[in-house]
Amino acid sequence: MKMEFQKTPGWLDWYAVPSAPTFKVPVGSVDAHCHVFGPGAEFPFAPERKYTPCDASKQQLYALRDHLGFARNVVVQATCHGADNRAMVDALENSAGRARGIATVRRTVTDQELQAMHAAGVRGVRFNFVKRLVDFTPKDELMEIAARIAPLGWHVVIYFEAVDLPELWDFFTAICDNLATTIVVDHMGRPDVSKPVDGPEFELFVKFMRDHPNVWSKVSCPERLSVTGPKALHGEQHAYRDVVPFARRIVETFPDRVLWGTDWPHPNLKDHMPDDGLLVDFIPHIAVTPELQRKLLVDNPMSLYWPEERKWKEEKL
Ligand code: 0GY
Repeated sequence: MKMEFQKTPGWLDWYAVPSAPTFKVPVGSVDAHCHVFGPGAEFPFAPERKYTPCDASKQQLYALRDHLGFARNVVVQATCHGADNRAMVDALENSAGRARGIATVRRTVTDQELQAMHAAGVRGVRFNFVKRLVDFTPKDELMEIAARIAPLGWHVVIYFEAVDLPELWDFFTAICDNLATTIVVDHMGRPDVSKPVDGPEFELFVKFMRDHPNVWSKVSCPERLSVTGPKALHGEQHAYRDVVPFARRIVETFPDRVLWGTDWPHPNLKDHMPDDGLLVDFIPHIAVTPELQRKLLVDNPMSLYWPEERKWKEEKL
């Protein structure tokens, strides 16, 4: 029997008619943070989920990829699917090699399951420290899983909010010092952009990256972080302008360790649903030169997710 799901009350569906971006992304660009949701009838949402989304299928994701001018995707397991990675893996298997994945696994995962996910294109595991989304992974479980995925060449993705970084500092520092793998932070550790870009809260995140050369950051989700919102005011003002100093600082300080993604289909937004075309038009405000844009959208994600493909490097020479 197919399962019927009721969306979380007030759920905002993804925007079906995104504009064509004015900014043309470089050839071979990667949308390095996006999700699929179900469809619920085919890939049921997890019983332990904290929200029930609208469906967002692989076909719809890949149509958006083409519309925005991207070549590849990194599909990140969303918490509404728990540790059931089937929808994400199915998306990878139907991408003609143009998608990699980030899984959520428990310590009960078998080596065969890890191998099968690797064959499908999974290249990392995500641990979520955002309290409204999941119950925390115990720290010993994280270290155990991280040790098991390292031989596969996978990396670790962590998602947390800026207010929680001081409390998580010792643990994250221990992870970064003990793991040879790359650690990717989602959405710049979710800074409060109403605070100063050079204030103590964001400085701590910059220090985290500076102290640990294996830490990367996604400079994604202006729509989640912005207080000024999507409206362009006048003249030179543009959407999500209050996020620019934060993302630009990370891009310019760590140009070889940044990634960008749409975050489509944008789970849990309460205020507005972004036009993904506008999100792409935000990129040149945070990566202001063609070189920075190429690193952010092509070189960095290719080296992390498709390191075996040398062609993209050769094309550059
Ligand atoms: C994001 C952000 C969120 C949700 C998830 O896996 C998820 O459910 O990551 C959020 O609610 O902030 O990156 O998709």
